[in-house]
Amino acid sequence: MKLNRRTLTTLALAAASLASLLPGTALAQKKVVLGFAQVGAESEWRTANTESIKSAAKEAGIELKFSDGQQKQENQIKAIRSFIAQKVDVIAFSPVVESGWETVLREAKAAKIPVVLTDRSVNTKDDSLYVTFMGSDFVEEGRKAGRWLVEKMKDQKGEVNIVELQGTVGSAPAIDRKKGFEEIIKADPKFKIIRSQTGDFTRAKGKEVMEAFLKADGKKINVLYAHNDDMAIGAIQAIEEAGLKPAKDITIISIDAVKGAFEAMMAGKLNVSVECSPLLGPQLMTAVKDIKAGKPVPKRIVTEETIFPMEVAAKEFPKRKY
Ligand code: GZL
Repeated sequence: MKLNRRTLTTLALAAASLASLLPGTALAQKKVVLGFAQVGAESEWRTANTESIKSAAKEAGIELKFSDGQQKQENQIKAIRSFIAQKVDVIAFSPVVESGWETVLREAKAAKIPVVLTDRSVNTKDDSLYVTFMGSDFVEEGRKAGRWLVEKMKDQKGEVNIVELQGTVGSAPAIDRKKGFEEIIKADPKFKIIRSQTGDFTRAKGKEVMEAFLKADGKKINVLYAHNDDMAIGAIQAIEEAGLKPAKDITIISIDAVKGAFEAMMAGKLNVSVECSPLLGPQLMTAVKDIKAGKPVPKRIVTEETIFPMEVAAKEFPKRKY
């Protein structure tokens, strides 16, 4: 019996409405389940990133199983194994450090659960272990910071002594932001990084390490390069407690462009912040749905970003979403 298009459409609509009346049955649309293993809650950036993922999952009707790794790799690996045991549809995570993931990623592959990397990437030769990596280009963020400094100091004749607050040791953003910044400043020997130490992306550690820098080299320091705003904000407190004027006695360059950075720039205490968007939630949910629908997903999805000098902070602040 030949069914015309009109009849087919009527039948399809009837099946769909029947399914909605019988939730939980094979007919009802089964919810996609996403397991997400987050780094932790170490910074304003991370809080905004978590919020973006949770709200986007809700918006997309995706069931989210969320785990906070408290900045420990073993916790993230435990969470990923738990998602495998629960047979989630897709696993996503932001790797706290670049190495040590191949074993658990092979377990996910063996369980036929696709994996999405968000925010930070992993060190692996086998890129079949993940479907896509979505996030910023951290090397370019470091270059942007370096280019801003070179321009700012173009008329400076003497040495420019820089202290650097690095992010979490072994993390992609810490490694790459250092790499990009040094790539730019090495063009002029007047730029010297005289001290460099991790502040683990937190305000508290950023303040503590900056206090040590000031005690050792106080008067010699011309510039602070912080791998994120939270460490810069902690360092600003240390600089003020040392009786110096942040952004004047010591030029301060930072990355993320979170609310706290705009507030510091509007208060004249931070010179510039390079944008690193945490708002990856919607892109992640689109990728999850595409993967489940068998659609192709690009191996690398780069977030578009800019840079905010203090002169534009007041104008831009009302438009900021994180
Ligand atoms: C960058 C992200 C970094 C932020 C920090 O994408 O991984 O981790 O720059 C956060 O603020 O802690």
